[in-house]
Amino acid sequence: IQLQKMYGRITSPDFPNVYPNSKERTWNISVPKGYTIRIYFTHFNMELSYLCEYDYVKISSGGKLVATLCGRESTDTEEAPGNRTYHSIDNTLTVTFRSDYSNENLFTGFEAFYAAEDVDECELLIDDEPLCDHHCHNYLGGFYCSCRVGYILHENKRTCAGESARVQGGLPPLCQNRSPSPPRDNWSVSNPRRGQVQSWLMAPAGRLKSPCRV
Ligand SMILES: [Ca+2]
Ligand SMILES: [Ca+2]
Repeated sequence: IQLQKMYGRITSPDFPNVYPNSKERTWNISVPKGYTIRIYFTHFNMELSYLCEYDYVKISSGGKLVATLCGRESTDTEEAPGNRTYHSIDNTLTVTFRSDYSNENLFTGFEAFYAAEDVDECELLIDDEPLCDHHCHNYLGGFYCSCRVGYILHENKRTCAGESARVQGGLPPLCQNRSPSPPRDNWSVSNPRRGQVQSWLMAPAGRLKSPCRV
């Protein structure tokens, strides 16, 4: 099931009634770039099994597993959502419901609500540097940079150069030769939102790949 609205509700099959056996259902939620998705559960009652191997609700995003949920309350080895809110890594979120061939009791499944949430790019750091050289302005769905008086914004839309650099014909050679730093594998693990910014930076035809400081 494809969902592209900015908010919505999803439930297990036949909710609020008992969910059927041997069912699998997947919701692919996507919102515009510049947003992430948060989701929380207002009802959760799934069959409990060791490591949720029988029935489960899985949440994944950006190619990573965010949570595997089952039962009614969290235990040492299984997680139930409780009042927790889960966040996507990029602008997509996949929820998978699965039930196995049997239930020992009757379980009513889940009800969840999701909503798009603006990414505040001005609070993010890339390689410990803010995205904008001088001033950063966040807005819903994006952000933009501006420069202090006497500086102009480089065409990468992020760095600021003094007027003199432009008059003398572009940026210093040091800057032009600088290669972009390689993306780190553990990036989106340490900060879930970084993954999205990384894809944003890499996306537009490599134009923003080399943020060069003057
Ligand atoms: Ca079951
Ligand atoms: Ca924003």
